[in-house]
Amino acid sequence: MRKIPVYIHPAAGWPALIASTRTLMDYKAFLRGSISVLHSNQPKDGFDCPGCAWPDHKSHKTIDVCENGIKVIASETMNRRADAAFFAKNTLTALRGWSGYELEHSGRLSEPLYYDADQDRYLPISWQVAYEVIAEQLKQLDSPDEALFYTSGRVTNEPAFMFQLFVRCFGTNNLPDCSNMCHEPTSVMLGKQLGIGKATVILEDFEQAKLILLFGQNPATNHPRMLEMLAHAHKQGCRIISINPMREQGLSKFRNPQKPSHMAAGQSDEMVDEVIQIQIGGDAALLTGIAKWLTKNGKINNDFIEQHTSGYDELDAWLRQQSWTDVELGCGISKAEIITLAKLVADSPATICTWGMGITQHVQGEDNVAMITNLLLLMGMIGIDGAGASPVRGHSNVQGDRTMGIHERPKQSLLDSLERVFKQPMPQEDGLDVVTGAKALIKGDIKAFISMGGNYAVAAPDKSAIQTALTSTQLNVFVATKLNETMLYPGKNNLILPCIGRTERLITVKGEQFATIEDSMCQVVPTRGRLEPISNTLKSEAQIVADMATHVLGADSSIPWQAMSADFDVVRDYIAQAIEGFENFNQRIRAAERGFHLYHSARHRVWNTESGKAQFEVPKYPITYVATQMRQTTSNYQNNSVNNHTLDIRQPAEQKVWQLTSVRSHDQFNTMIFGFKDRYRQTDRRDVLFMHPDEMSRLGWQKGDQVMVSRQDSQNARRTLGPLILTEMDIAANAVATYYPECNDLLDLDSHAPDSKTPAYKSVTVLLEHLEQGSIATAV
Ligand SMILES: Nc1nc2c(c(=O)[nH]1)N[C@H]1C(S)=C(S)[C@@H](COP(=O)(O)OP(=O)(O)OC[C@H]3O[C@@H](n4cnc5c(=O)[nH]c(N)nc54)[C@H](O)[C@@H]3O)O[C@H]1N2
Ligand SMILES: Nc1nc2c(c(=O)[nH]1)N[C@H]1C(S)=C(S)[C@@H](COP(=O)(O)OP(=O)(O)OC[C@H]3O[C@@H](n4cnc5c(=O)[nH]c(N)nc54)[C@H](O)[C@@H]3O)O[C@H]1N2
Ligand SMILES: [Mo]
Repeated sequence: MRKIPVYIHPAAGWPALIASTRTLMDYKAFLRGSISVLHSNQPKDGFDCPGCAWPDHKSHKTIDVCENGIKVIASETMNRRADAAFFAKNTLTALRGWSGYELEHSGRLSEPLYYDADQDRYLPISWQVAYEVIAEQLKQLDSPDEALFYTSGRVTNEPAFMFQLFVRCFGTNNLPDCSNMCHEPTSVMLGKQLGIGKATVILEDFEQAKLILLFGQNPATNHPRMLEMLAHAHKQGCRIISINPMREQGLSKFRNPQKPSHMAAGQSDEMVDEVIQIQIGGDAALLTGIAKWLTKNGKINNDFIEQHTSGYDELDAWLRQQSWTDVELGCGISKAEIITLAKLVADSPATICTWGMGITQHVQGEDNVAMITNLLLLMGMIGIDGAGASPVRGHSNVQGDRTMGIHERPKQSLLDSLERVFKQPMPQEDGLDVVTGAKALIKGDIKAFISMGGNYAVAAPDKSAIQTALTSTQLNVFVATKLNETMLYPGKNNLILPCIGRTERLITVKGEQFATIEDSMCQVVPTRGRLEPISNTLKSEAQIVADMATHVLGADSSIPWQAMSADFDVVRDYIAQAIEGFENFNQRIRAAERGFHLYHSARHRVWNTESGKAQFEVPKYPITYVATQMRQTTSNYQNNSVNNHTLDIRQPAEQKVWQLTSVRSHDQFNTMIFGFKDRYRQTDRRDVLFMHPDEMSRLGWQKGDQVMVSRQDSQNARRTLGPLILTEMDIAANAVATYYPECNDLLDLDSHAPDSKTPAYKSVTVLLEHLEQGSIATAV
């Protein structure tokens, strides 16, 4: 086996701090940004970091921030402005040639803008006229369902609550959200199985866990503050196993930036004991193997199963039907290795399963989550200390936005309580999610697109089709802090409404306001910006929602929109009445420094499910789903007489059919591209295709060579991506990886998990074509 150059330094530590300080410099945000960093995740007078949703560590007295957070803060606190002068210089046609990186660096949006088609430019517009345009266009729709209201998970609780209320009073549940592309399979399945679609663990559980199974997650890049917890757990003797097609280098060693002595002494902590290099899309198969062995050998918690669960017999019957051959074929891991893992699970008195996008973003995303929950239930690992389900959310308030009612399929209880509190009828029909919304847009059924943050067209599959569709609407409105590509495809009326960011002070006629967020572990915490807003023309998201509501719904709306936007206590009083778990919200958020934990029924072994018990679920798809897809593609490929080798999933012959997955670097936050480096994966470009060097040798290819990636989409059209530069990576055979979002036009909207509709971003069957030998260097 050829040796792969590995990143030998501990994750986080000095390189991370140097990299992030450089980011502050690059953004010319050093002063504003540095002041902000000191206030990040500080309970009393700071703001919740606008980066990821990992909870604050309670023990921190000094700064609690990471490389990731610093970069996100630098992006928001930059001094440069994308203002009228900027748009006077750049037409939309010109801006469409800019990369995500260039758009991100163009500056903060600092005044309301409308698109002028004659000049092909964004020009300034007054807030008043902008609202009048919105009201006029929305009122002209034949039905409220012709409008789509997207939310990205940066928005704090108070404006999120107001936004969903406005949208429902307007008359639709068309509230797609970035969760639809993210942890929706988690929310759907945990909801079904445990009665609540959220993590059952709290931070303290990580201190008591004896085994942590980390499925499809890359915290070194995406949740760096989680590393501290993992390193700590590991030090206490907890075994940590990463189940991932990639050996993510950032997970092997960790240097703690919160401990200056640690940094100075060059110390580092080990974290992951082992990496199970699973086939892409193989998690349900692996978990099936583990569950098979545990049930067959009587290693399960019968008392818990008897007392607390339903559906065990169906699961057991299904497990018996699954052959070890299929298990091995489905995950690419040998039976012997799976049994070793099963024994670890059997011997652990406290197991946490933690997971990310490697689990959810597949056609079998819901099956993967179901099998993780099944495993926890088989072992009785819910409702005890040091154990449980730990889905790790992405955006800092993506979980809170859902709790606040941003949901295209609201629970009846939410609609009923909104009607009770606000004495208004609420729409009863389910609305559109990201995928069905995009399809409706493309079909021409959506006439107005309003987004509360985010970069819808670029984050979703089928980017070009969505962008084209956006040019045929009557109205597009973007409430945002930064310019991005979705804003470059204007509808007939097209508005950018710039808002105050999380780091900025919010002062209203009622004085300074703080907002709240809910982290990945159900902790509701206050957040208070400290900086002067980049421009005094900006409005808060709450104010923008209130103004839109006032203009659209008119004077007869009995809801005090303006009072809410001026005084967040008023919003919180309504939230307390309308949203379960938020009783006495204003009092409780002030009572403790770091807010409060929302009641989580499953932690107390109370099961709010249909059966009243925790529910075992049998997967919908065959555990060989991905392997079968590859076989089918291979045989189509063979029929085209290009290749006549057969596919063996573990020991591939010279096939050129691959599973492509998409990943993130530490120089991006989703579609916001801060830079081109990925220290851990040792590249300084983003147009790369990661492949195992053994696989390159097998094909006679070399690192630095150029390849084209292609696939037949659901309409049998050929989609291509590339040329990409081959880059060495310790990644499973049959698997290749590239960066999101550049690959999103390769994907279509038909490939998604069945119920949650989360796109299969992590498993795309592709063909690779070798273009030319080259020696393009990608190493840092
Ligand atoms: N720096 C930075 N931080 C971020 C973000 C960012 O873009 N940049 N985004 C934020 C958001 S919104 C989110 S949702 C989170 C995402 O955080 P993560 O969940 O960590 O997301 P990804 O990097 O997309 O993918 C995670 C891992 O899944 C693995 N994987 C791919 N396919 C499979 C598979 O079939 N099985 C298994 N077991 N693993 C697989 C990949 O190799 C990768 O290591 O991060 C948040 N934090
Ligand atoms: N191929 C592939 N595609 C994916 C994924 C993947 O792993 N692979 N991951 C998916 C996931 S997990 C997610 S969450 C989505 C992300 O999808 P989105 O959440 O839609 O995308 P972001 O890039 O986070 O949005 C960035 C934009 O948000 C705006 N913004 C930033 N801060 C604020 C603020 O405070 N207020 C307001 N109003 N606007 C603000 C800025 O204009 C910025 O350009 O992408 C999904 N797409
Ligand atoms: Mo996400």
